Amino acid sequence: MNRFSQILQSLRTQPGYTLMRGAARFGTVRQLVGQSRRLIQRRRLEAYLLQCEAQLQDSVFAPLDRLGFVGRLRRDGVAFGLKLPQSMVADILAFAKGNACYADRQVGRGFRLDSRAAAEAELGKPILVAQYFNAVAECGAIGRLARDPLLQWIAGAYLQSVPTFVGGNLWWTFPVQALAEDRDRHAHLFHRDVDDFRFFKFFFYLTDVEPGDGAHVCVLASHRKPPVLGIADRWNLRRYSDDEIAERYGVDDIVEICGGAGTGFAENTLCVHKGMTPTRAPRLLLQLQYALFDYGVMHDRRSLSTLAMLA
Ligand SMILES: O=C(O)CCC(=O)C(=O)O
Ligand SMILES: [Fe+2]
Repeated sequence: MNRFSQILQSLRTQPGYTLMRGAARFGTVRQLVGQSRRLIQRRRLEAYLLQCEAQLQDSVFAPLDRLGFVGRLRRDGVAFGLKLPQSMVADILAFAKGNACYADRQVGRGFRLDSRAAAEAELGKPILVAQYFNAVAECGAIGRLARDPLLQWIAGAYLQSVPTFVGGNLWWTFPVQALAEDRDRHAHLFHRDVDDFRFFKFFFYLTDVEPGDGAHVCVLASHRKPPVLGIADRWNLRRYSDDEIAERYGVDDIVEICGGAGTGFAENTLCVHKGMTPTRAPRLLLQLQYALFDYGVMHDRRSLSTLAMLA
């Protein structure tokens, strides 16, 4: 299908999301919508933040300099310093071991972790990424995190609007000789996300991530310095090669984020970023996304009747 037919098809199936992506790639449009929303929501946001503050003792996170965190997220596009309690890491890992995940995030490609080799044989290719469905609803720990008052406070303060939780996603990245098309489709090449006029994601590692374990890589402050390498990059959203990114940004700004199981950070993924293909151990990652508007495309809900197993 060519690019034009793709756009027509997504206009039919996801009109709001497709129109937003057309407009929100331009910084002035993002600012205009973001500022308008801020003005409209000022009162409601104040009340929302106060309500989160009143519930902070129920957060699973240790106290944190919240304003500093949001300030760093604004300046650098990424902020570090969240840590999940080990009991929650264990709960989410137990969920992952006890349920099927789905190769390439496709509902017909379910398999359990101990049947990965059989699933690969059936698919006839290595599985780079496999995601869980309905994990936000079915894994108590993930549901609790999505409602955590500290995360909600950060979301409101950063977005300058009562935040909308638009979805959680839990997925494995496996150390395989991945097909080039799978590395492209699963965001293992540098890119920027345009998921709303204002949005960001929390990321949590559920496995230890050292170099070689598929770290998330982010280019600091690149949400304010887009990778415009040719004239078309002003509007075109595309993948970038490592060389292009190395030429455009300082080596110190390209950060490979490592950390033990439980490590969490927030990122405005309008920043240039990618997942690395692991060479040693699999990585289990939880991503929670907050935005102004919900286009219904980021959540992990799938009707049970559509889910099917490979192996
Ligand atoms: O797997 C990763 O670390 C990259 C994921 C990604 O691109 C995203 O969540 O927007
Ligand atoms: Fe991304």
